[in-house]
Amino acid sequence: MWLRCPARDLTTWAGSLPRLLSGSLRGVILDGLLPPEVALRLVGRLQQDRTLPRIPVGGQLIGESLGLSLDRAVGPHQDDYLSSARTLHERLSTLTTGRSLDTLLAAALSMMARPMPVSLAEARGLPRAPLVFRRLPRGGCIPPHAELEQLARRPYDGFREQLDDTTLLSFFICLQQPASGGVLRVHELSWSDYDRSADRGGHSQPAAQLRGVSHTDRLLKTGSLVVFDGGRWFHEVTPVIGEQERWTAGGFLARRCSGDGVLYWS
Ligand SMILES: O=C(O)CCC(=O)C(=O)O
Repeated sequence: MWLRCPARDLTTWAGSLPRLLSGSLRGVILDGLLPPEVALRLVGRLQQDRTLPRIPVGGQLIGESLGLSLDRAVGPHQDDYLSSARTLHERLSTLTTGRSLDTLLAAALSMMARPMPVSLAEARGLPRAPLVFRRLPRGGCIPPHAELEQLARRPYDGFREQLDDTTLLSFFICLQQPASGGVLRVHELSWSDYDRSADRGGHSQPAAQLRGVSHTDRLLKTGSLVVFDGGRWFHEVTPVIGEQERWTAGGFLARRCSGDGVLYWS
């Protein structure tokens, strides 16, 4: 089950995050968290930005993140995670006039998590990145995956112990929708039903197991925030069609393993 409502209907979505963690809710979409004109102005600034590291999505895939996410802090980027997080924090404070995007996000996540407290995760006493920006131009996509697969990877050494491994929730704010494609597709294949013997190099290969499995497409709007159970459920972003780039800003959430609150990071 998904919950979708205008962001201004606080009473409808406040306190919905514990239901996402328990699995009784699959996703929450808050439309209009960010006014579309604010989101599009932000995209204009990001397109010109030369301060944030640009990290290719990897393999043969088209697209990049602005800011280094924890999962991509491997190979040549292995030691860059915290310095990229610092640059991102500095840049977030200047990207918008008035309330910064991370302040708005923190307020929405806190409201959603009630009565649980939400905190930005830290590493060595320093704040992790709250989000990264993701740019998918024409042909760009994110192939099917489930976020729980991240936990076993090396960048999570020293961090995974803080997290309850029941699920990792995905969140992102849509900053610009493409003219067509770039759809969030959620498959009816769960991480627990997936046969991991297909994995290669620590990455899931669900294509064969997804054959014949149904899916639901979630059509999002510029300015919407989506928080969904991307940890337990395979999902993807379909290829972007047309010249208009798809831009999102997102990261992950999990319950602390101590049970007393929720952490988020990117
Ligand atoms: O559209 C995005 O920014 C990412 C979609 C996704 O795979 C996720 O949020 O887990």
